[in-house]
Amino acid sequence: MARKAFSRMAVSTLAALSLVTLAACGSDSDPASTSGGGGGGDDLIKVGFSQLGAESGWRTANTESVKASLTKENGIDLTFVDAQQKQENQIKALRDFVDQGVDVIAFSPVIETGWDEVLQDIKDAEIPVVLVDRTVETTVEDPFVTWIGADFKQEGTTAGEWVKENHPDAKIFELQGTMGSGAQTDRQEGFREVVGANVIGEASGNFTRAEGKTATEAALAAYPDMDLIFAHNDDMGLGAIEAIEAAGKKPGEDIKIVTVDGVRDGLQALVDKKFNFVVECNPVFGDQIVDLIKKVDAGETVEKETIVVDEAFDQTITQEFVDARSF
Ligand code: GZL
Repeated sequence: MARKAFSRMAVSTLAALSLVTLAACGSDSDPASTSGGGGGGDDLIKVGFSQLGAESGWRTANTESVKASLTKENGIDLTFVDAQQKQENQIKALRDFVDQGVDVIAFSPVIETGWDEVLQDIKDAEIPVVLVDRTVETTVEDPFVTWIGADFKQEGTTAGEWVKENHPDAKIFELQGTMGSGAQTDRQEGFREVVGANVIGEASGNFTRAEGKTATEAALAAYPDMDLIFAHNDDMGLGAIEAIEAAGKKPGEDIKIVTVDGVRDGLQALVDKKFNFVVECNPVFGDQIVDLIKKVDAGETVEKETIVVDEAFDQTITQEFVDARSF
């Protein structure tokens, strides 16, 4: 079974987000589908992009970066479809892209498995795939030309090392992302290799603020002695803050919170001392996606993986730093 294998090739991510006016959208009756307008010139690269959803601040920033970069000015005729976190919607979008005869397909798979049939159909149609952000597990040989995203396992390891260093006796509750997604499985693996013995409970918040709040409400009742939450993304951590405060406890003090993403709302919680440590997962790499698409379309050789470089932040960050962030 082909499984992602990361050769660490850090590529610094310039967070330059070019402001371009998007062409009128809506080539499709599906409201979730937007296009760079029909009839792209024949010198444009027709790209079908299946985004998994709009579940988090990270995803919103990633979509903004993709749409700001995959433009006609940059030589791309983009059809963008939001799957609302449903795999069946992504599979339908991918099949539609094949029927439309796009030049390149890019997508961020909501979970790792369940793609064999559609990936084989795309391969049979000889359409190259640029995998974005999330990863896949598939039996299809050479299912994609290249993948660009974060080293999720390292993100989990970085979070675990901070906990081990600063709260070695913590009783940890783990708020997991979408079950079966590469981000969830790998962040969990990296984190637990370091502090797995401290994890007393777990539940999925599906990477959303609302579900993170609900899961934390249940955890507070089930594990009254928990004193640290590791949330696989900021949004679930922000939901946890709401639940902790509703229970009359202080987030960041009575219950420490460690998260991944580093979007503005998450770093604001860090400045406000409600989060304790945030591992960044930079969503702004649309410019690198365009570069890969152009090379793939031209038949040039590209690296199998491109790792988007992350940082990590503690409570020493300032309000000015947060205000200056591009996402
Ligand atoms: C990570 C990305 C994850 C984010 C979440 O690259 O796939 O999905 O961490 C998002 O915020 O939902």
